[in-house]
Amino acid sequence: VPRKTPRDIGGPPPPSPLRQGANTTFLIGVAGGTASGKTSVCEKIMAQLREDMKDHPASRLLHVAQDNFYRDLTPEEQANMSAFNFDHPSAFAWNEIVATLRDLKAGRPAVIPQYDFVTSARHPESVPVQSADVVLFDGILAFYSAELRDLFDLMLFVDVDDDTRLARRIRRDLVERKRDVLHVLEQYERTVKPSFAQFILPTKQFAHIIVPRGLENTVAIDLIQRHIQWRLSERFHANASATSRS
Ligand code: UZR
Repeated sequence: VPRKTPRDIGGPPPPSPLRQGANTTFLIGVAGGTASGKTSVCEKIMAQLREDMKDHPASRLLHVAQDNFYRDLTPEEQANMSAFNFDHPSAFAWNEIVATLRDLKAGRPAVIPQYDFVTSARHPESVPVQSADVVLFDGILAFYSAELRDLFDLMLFVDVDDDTRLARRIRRDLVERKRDVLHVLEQYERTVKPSFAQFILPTKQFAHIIVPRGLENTVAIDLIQRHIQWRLSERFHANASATSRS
């Protein structure tokens, strides 16, 4: 079962009035610990933006998850999968992530790999996507790479208490990822928690906005959506006046 299929909202690719200038994609990075609600925050922002973009029906939104970019395990890693640390930066295909986000940011199409959390392996097929006016990229290590950080126009860190995240993680892994509770707890203690402290939490400092309590924080989400809206309308007006001058 492919989990996070890129969520592509909107009709056929450009011609959106926002995309007339070069390099107009507004790229948002969303980081935070496991089960902090990064995906839900992205979906909420997208739903609110879609509502607001009614005046610009050709505007497009795209959500891409870092989870899709887990690399394939080597045969040795596969043989000893229970020892593998999926929360370590080395678990991801970084070159592919950077190339994909560079393409999307430049308005070029890209290809999103599909990853199966039940088997911890990639699917043979990938999904082609068009770039969009707003692209959201979420993942535990979204701010880990300096190359990626340089691409983001806006960086959000979803900050939720560890115990709340663990409770959600247990529920999600049992239901969606077909694990058993002892396995989830063992993995949490052995890799998820230490890697959060070592690799994820230190990237909070790069955020423009820290969102306490995640999805619950409707005021923060509202402010973020208004900011994006404002940045988009700035671009729209800049493009419109450039077009009328030419
Ligand atoms: P989010 N993960 C798996 O459980 N299995 C895999 O095959 C690949 C990843 C977990 C990973 C991490 N860790 O904590 C989490 N472990 O997915 C990140 N163990 O996903 O951001 O959606 O919580």
